[in-house]
Amino acid sequence: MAKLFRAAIMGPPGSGKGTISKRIAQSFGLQYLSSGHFLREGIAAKTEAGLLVKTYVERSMLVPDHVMTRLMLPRLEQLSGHSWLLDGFPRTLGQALALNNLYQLDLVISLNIPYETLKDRLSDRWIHPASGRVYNMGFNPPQVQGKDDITGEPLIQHDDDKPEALMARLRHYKDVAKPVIDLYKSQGILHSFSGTETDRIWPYINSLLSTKMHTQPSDTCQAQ
Ligand code: G5P
Repeated sequence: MAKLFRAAIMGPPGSGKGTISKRIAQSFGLQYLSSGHFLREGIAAKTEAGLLVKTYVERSMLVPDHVMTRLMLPRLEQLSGHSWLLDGFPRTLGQALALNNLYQLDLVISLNIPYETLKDRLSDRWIHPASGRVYNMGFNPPQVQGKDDITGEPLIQHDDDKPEALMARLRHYKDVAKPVIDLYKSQGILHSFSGTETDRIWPYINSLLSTKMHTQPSDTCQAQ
């Protein structure tokens, strides 16, 4: 049986994790699990877990580690036998160590995007709250201004994407991510990418994954 490939993508809010993850999942056939999307799904469906995490997510505060690992690790168990990509998990050293106890990652992508770029992107970001679909008025606008492409429902903007809240979020991200980045660096699996445009970073990530997955072939399941 082909060896499974397990990867994670890290980066501050607005760095393009979601955008790049979707491209990786489509191009390389990895199962793709976004912690943010998973949490928002639970919130929209008003599940027990959704109610538990609602206040944190709505304020862009980190969900406590014990809750996050209790939610994410069983999801990964369901993906046993598949290659996968995690977007937004692990985010803290506690989460990384809990994951490490169960799975050895093959590769971690870290996105370094300048603050000014993040600020511009997020202040231009609109969301369909029920599904979590994300639009950017410059980069990927909806077909009809202010409306979700699938449902036609109105799009909203998060208070946390406004510049004053954003600075605090980014500072917090840096502090929390540093030990995680150090851990993956020490394991020799961290690959960092810097730039202001996803389309310019993507070819490098694409080429890295082509090399890594060529030497370590994965299964060919469909992206979610
Ligand atoms: P999420 O969902 O993980 P964030 O805040 O880390 O949320 P976010 O904001 O979704 O991440 P992203 O995925 O890094 O950003 O970026 P994206 O959505 O692809 O791109 C951002 C915007 O820029 C989009 O509008 C996109 O179209 C646009 N864009 C991308 N590339 C370009 C470009 O080149 N040019 C331009 N102009 N635009 C571009 O987590 C949400 C919450 O869930 C909880 C927390 O509360 C978190 O706040 N949570 C966790 N809590 C604890 N532990 C965890 N592991 C948690 N995971 C989630």
